[in-house]
Amino acid sequence: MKTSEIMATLQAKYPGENEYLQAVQEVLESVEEVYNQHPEFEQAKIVERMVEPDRIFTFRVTWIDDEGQVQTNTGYRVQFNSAIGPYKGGLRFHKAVTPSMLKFLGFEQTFKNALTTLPMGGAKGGSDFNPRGRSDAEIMRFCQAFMTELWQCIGPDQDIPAGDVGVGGREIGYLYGMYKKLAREYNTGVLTGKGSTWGGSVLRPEATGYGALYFTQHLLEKAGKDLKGKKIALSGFGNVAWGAAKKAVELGAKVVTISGPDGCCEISKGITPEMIDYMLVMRASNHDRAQDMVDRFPDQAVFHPGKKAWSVPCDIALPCAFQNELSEDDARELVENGCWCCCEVSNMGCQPGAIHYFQHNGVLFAPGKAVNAGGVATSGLEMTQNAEHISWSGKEVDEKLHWIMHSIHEQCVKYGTQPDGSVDYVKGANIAGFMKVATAMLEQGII
Ligand code: 2IT
Repeated sequence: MKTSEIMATLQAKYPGENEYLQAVQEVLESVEEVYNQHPEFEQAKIVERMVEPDRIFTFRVTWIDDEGQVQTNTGYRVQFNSAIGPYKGGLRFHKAVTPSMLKFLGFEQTFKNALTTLPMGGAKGGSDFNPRGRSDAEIMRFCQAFMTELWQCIGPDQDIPAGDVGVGGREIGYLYGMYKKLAREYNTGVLTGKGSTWGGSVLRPEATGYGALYFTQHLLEKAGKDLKGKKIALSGFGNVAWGAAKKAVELGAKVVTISGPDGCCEISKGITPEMIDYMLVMRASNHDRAQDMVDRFPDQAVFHPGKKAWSVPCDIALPCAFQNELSEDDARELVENGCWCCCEVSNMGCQPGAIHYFQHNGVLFAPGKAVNAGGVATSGLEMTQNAEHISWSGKEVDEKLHWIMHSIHEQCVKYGTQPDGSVDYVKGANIAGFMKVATAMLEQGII
């Protein structure tokens, strides 16, 4: 396999699908050397098959807004790979959603899910619906309209969606309600991230952020460091940023920023529990504005319009918002201001130039598919509880999440340790995930 040849073919076939091409390039670069030591992979054309989704469903979603106007959006479900289990991955509602974005997310999800140790294949879906400024009733009508098409593509043993950007517990509730009516099937295991009274797992809302901090702890411990008293610059204010902030504070770190599309809030004394709770209000309001935090806590935070979290001095950067949110220039600014660690919590949050800059300037760096896998892992735990018709305690789920994040870190160390003893977490995560999926594909024949 030659990465450059495969990339040239994909570029010609999918021109302009930049996020998808970027995600594939990163994985292929990491695995090329190991792949070429396995002629059986080459013979079965594993890479050529793995970079293509199994199938993509595209559908029209029509709904009526509060003014009585008819609105039309496009919905998608990308079923990427089922080698190690049924399709699993979130739904993203965001104005910039395209097939390229969902293909990159489904591709990443395949390897991330492989790292969790649980039997889940990779998928992603969503819509170009923009929740900003929408009322609760509009969100419900959109979710219902979306499900009138999606329900035929999913099932508790086939494909299990969950939340992602723009889709949280409220949306999962509306989606499940409509699924139940259409499918006449009452298995809550068809969706994860449900409410705690009807099949949702305790700790699922917190799990992505908590898992990210557990991973960060392992990474720091391996490097002989710890979290206590460290300044953390965190981007976003949604579900993932919320969980990360909660656990970071609990572990003794100081969160000095949150951010949004409008700018960055600098919280020099560190985020407080009241501010962390307020992040949930901000998300539910659909304002999509970080400035709301400063309006609510004017004595404790300063707003920097148009700025990213990366302009504030910190020890550790935790991108928790969106793909490509941290550029090479941002990486340079972070390092100049003293940052020495970046754990990517958002999917593909760092641009390739930023990762390169971090790695060449001695910054500890770990990629999203390892750092943020606690979210989907806890979705896997939710599926197990649903299948057994039981619910575990917070303690049980947290212990399992801890064990999974530890195991992911071990896999990164196993496959990413360099001759000088340092760990290349990008390589480690990509090779570990790839080997598992590739082996399963090989054993299942040419399909
Ligand atoms: O990116 C992700 O891993 C998610 N949005 C969570 C997916 C899931 O199925 O819980």
